[in-house]
Amino acid sequence: MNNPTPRETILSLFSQTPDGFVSGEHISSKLGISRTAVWKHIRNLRQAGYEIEAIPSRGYQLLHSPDVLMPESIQAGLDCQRVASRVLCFDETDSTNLQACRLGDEGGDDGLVVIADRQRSGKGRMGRRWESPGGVNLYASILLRPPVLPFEAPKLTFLSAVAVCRAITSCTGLRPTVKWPNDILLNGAKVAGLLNEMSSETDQVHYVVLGIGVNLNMRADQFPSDLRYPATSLAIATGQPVSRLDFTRTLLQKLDALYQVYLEQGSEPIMSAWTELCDLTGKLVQVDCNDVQIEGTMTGLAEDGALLVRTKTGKIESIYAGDVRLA
Ligand code: BT5
Repeated sequence: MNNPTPRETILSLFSQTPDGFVSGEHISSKLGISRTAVWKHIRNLRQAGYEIEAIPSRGYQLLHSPDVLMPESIQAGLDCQRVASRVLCFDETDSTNLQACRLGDEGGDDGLVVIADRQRSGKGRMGRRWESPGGVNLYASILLRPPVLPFEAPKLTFLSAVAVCRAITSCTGLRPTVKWPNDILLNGAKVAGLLNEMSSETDQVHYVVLGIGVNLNMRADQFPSDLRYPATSLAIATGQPVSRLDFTRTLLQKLDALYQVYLEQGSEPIMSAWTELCDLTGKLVQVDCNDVQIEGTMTGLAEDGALLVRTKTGKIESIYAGDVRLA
């Protein structure tokens, strides 16, 4: 992990105190800087939207953090083993997946997280676009270097899906469902989409990028009218704004815990957790696979992550790419 910046250190000191107070003296000795330099850092934090009170003889108290996604506030006190080893936050980028892939090509570390406030060219699957307005949602890409063979890596989509569902339940109490291969739904409307990309050669994965877009505070008027499926956000579903910072931190912790399970026990527990979140099993579905449409009963997932559909003739089809809907 990189050395923390003074700002990161100060924010993490705030998160470690039971009463929320940190003395100027403590900060100055931790950072090895003068009290005047401490005061300048506090002033910069205030300018960045942090509400910090100075109480004589007690020190500084952090009363409120702005809901902006910054590495130091995301990482402060985060209990992760691999994910979020480094966090980069951009005000704007083309696509966090493109950024993470570039960094992956340049040797970026396992666990690196790229976040953007807005994306100019947010990517969906098959060249589709992901609507990415600023200030409201989460757009994140996680670079992982799992020691697995290339055919195993696509299953990591199930890992991100389960992590996103768990983070949604933990932050809102809502119970989302998953739709193969990469959608998270609330009452049938899409609240999050996942786009995993990989760089590999025949027998080696260089890296995997888990791209995660979650509609947190997006308003109904911010969705384009020509979406393929109904869409929603957590704020629309609950009627309450969601803290982007809390959600991001919760998601990274869930991802980290599941990645640990994946590395220790393989994909089976992750795929079982995904199957429990899927309410289409046993239902009649229609799958659009480019020009071909397959209709039948969804029977579950194959070991390799393919969708299994039993058609009218009784044949089980394994589907590797496509869009599923209720028939
Ligand atoms: C996805 O594709 O659902 C994958 C979305 C992945 C987005 C994340 S954001 C962070 C990272 N960086 C990126 O550049 N991408 C990833 P797909 O299943 O193809 O769904 C795309 C379709 O969903 C579009 O064609 C629209 O119809 C619809 N859509 C677009 N934006 C949406 C939004 N914000 N919420 C709900 N639906 C949306």
